[in-house]
Amino acid sequence: MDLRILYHGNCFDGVSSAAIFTKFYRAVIDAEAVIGYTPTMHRAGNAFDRDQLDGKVNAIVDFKYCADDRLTWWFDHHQSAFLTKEDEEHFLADTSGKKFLDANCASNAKFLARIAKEKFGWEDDSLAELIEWAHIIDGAFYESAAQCVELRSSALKLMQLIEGEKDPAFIEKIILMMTEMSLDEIIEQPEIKERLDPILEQHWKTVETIRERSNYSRGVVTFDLVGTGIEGYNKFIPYYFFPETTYNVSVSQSSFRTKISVGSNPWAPRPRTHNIAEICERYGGGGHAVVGAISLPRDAVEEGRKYMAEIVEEISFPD
Ligand SMILES: [Mn+2]
Repeated sequence: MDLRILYHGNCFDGVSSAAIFTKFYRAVIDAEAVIGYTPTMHRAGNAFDRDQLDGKVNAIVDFKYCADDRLTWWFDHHQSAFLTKEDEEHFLADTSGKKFLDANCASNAKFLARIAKEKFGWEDDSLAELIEWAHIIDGAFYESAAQCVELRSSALKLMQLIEGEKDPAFIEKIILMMTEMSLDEIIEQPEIKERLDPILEQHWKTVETIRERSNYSRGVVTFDLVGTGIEGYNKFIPYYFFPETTYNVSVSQSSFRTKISVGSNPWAPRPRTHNIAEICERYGGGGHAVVGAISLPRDAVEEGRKYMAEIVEEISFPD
């Protein structure tokens, strides 16, 4: 393996970054390189199985740094790019000119393309659409809740497939398609359509279930998904049905946990007045000011419902 690319798995920005780096590498470094792809996922403790750095050259895109001399290229834009202080020092001491971080860029795809142009004089206009969509999706720069919930572009349909696909070999096909085709062409490929159609059908069922179960009161939408089999959902669905809401709070149950999700509407007529990360941290969860979550043991549904009610009481607006 001439080049191993480790990319943020099940993430449109990560997959796009792998495609962009592939084209960059073939154009600038080695046109004939044999390239392998490995998805990486967030998990507790060390993010990497270091045996994954098995190429003659190894690159990580859209994921944490790995303080290992086998790592050649690195591009990331996450706030939490380093697991430890030592990892950060390892990066700061690097003089290769092949490792890059910009925590202010909303997408790794746009950042990688910018570095390729500024530092290596390489640009590929055929990637402009892909970069633009990776930036919209990773930065959540949607025009409206409807744009995202109704999946009003080929990019958003493909996002739905990438986020749920469990087979890395299939994601690799998508990466290679991204180096050769437009997004409209990709979603028309028979093997993509075959997988996408049931995913889109499930998406519409989830949208309907959330609509049926939602209640709105005093600036907060609440819904309970326990027993529905729904583990994940497009987080803009509540704002699609309740544009007047400021917050949404839900409880759901998956194979391994009960989860309380708390979010805020980017288009809310009444601005958010609470820091959601701080609220979730009090219950052992976390997140950002605008969105957060709490994970409980799978069987702790009643506890989850109780916490949910407390949080709703705290963030609701006065009558
Ligand atoms: Mn990203």
